[in-house]
Amino acid sequence: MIFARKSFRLLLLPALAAFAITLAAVACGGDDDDENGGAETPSGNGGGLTTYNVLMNEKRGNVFEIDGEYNPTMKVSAGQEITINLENNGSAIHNMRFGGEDKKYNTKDDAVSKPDIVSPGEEAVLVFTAPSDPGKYIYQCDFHPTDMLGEFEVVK
Ligand SMILES: [Cu+2]
Repeated sequence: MIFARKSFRLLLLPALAAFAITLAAVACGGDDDDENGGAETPSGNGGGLTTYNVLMNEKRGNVFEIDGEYNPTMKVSAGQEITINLENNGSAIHNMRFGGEDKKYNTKDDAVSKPDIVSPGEEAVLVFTAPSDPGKYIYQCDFHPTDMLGEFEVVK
């Protein structure tokens, strides 16, 4: 029996070696294909969008909501006109304010939803031009600034 196992191993080793060489060849071939590595991002803008549909309600205190995600970080494309469609499906008044390039509220580069007071059952729209510098920028609801706040992530 021992003898039989030995001969089996003798057959197996060359097979393993051949397999290893094949793997190495495949790996080397793969390196060439990786040269255009970013090919998985089709538009090349890092997933930035120009339009979002956002709900405003009281599902977890006062929140902005996209598909069950609260106070979402919204990726937007640098330098593009961004449209945030807002719907108040809650029972309090809300709005949305973008802090602008200076990342401060109530300065002249802010953008505020129209109308700037959105009653229950009403819709509004926030339009602004995304900063050209990639990074994180802030938004809030002026009526619930400690609960309803989040970020726009500007990507190239
Ligand atoms: Cu609010």
